[in-house]
Amino acid sequence: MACLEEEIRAWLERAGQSHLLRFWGELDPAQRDSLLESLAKLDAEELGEHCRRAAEACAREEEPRQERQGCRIEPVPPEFFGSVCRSDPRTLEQWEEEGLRKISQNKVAVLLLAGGQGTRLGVPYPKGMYDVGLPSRKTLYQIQAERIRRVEQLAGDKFGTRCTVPWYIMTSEFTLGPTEKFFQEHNYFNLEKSNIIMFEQRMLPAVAFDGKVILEEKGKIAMAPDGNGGLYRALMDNKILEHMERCGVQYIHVYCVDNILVKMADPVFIGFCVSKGADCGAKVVEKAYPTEPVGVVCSVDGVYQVVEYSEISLETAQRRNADGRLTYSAGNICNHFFSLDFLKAVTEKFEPRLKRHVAVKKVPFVDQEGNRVTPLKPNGIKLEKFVFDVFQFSKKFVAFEVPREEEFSPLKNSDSADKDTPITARRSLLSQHYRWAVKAGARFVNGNGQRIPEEPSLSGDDEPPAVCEISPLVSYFGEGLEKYLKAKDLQSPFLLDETKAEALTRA
Ligand code: UD2
Repeated sequence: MACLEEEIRAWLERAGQSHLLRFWGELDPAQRDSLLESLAKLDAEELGEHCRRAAEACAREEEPRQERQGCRIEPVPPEFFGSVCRSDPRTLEQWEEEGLRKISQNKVAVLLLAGGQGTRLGVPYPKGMYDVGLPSRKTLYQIQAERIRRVEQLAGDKFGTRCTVPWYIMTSEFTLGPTEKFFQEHNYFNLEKSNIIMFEQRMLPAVAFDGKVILEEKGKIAMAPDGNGGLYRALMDNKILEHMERCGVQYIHVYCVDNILVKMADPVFIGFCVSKGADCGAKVVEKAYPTEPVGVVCSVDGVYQVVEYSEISLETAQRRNADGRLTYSAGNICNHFFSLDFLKAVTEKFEPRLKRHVAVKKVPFVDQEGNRVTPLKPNGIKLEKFVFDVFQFSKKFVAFEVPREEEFSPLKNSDSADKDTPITARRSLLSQHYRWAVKAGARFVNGNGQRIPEEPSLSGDDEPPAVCEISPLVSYFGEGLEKYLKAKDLQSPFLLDETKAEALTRA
């Protein structure tokens, strides 16, 4: 250990980071070992480069935003833009069939980005373990797992195969342990354990404005995951693309953990992207209001990309067309399509070119005297890569617009906020299931058997008049419900799970 200590001391000095051992004399042996262990994981040269970039990026950040992006932005042209609402039912069916075909041939995988810290939601465990208070008390992970099972079944039934959609889950140091434990405790939600592949993304130190790494405690460096674009390094580190190749996977649906309406391996989206010969695609919804915290899919200087909500100027975000619609309305919902070949090209060639985005954050630290300080103002820089920054390398990029009330309701904040909370997520899902049930011919009654008046045009923001939750194991996207629900009087709250579905078929 003494030897390692000397070695680390020497390179920290060279990198101008000796302050990280300032409290060495006060640490007990376990704390010393743990600090040395985390320092040993850092590469001296990379660290120096990282700190230099952070300080530089921070200086650039002070320039007005408009100068960097401004008028070079253009919307995605119609020929690269598909839309559920503007396509006829026959075309949608064809895309869906194509997607299901690829799934039935074991060519589709889903990949969950679950390495984030979920700071805005403020729970000490991974977001996927969150229960938004549905009647079934299912967590986000369980809902996603069940949608995978159902879409496998739909594809298998349609094409007479038995098929698998492997579930790759990118975690970080914060989320790997608890996520693994949660899956074990829930018996992998009845999925085959070997088809759930968890892997870890890298962490990077948080840096102060002067380019010095921040000490969070006397013996601990402040570290954060390297952003959801850390995916590409993590794919390489963990040989995930090789695994996909061995399994015959050709198309990957990448998504973020917190959207309660996410359509896992969405056959329509997959089918659309495959039919267009795309190597890369993004699902979007029409932005609800100019400052909505979603990135905008657009082209900047002729190159497709997402301009993140934190990086677009207000003026650009507010621009409107003659018809009153926002000019930059293609809101990114962090649902992406990639071909395996594209991911290979990214990891082999382009990854080092990914931009490092600056996030200026409040990072707790220990001061010179060793007192722990929770800063009131931002004091540190985290550098993050973004998953969508690879769009620029695509040979054929497409965007696909889906209806918000059917596909996007993210859980970002705690219930004290008014948007993207457990309440809004629960409401979006329950109104969707209410709409499905009504469309399938169900009628709702209250505890006294009185009919609850119908609201067929309910939006995702409205509280449904009756509570109805449908298990993804029974229906993936509202399909096949007539045989259980047509002309049935259902008492609210109503939970349609597999057992209930069977009973209703017999009734
Ligand atoms: C993301 C999108 C934004 C918009 C919004 C919609 C990015 C960079 N931004 O913003 O454009 O679409 O979602 O909901 O995609 N994650 C990791 N590792 C990390 C950081 C995050 O895996 O180091 C995961 C995180 O667990 C989550 C996803 O990436 O599943 C999105 O992260 P977020 O919630 O921080 O992103 P947000 O809402 O700022």
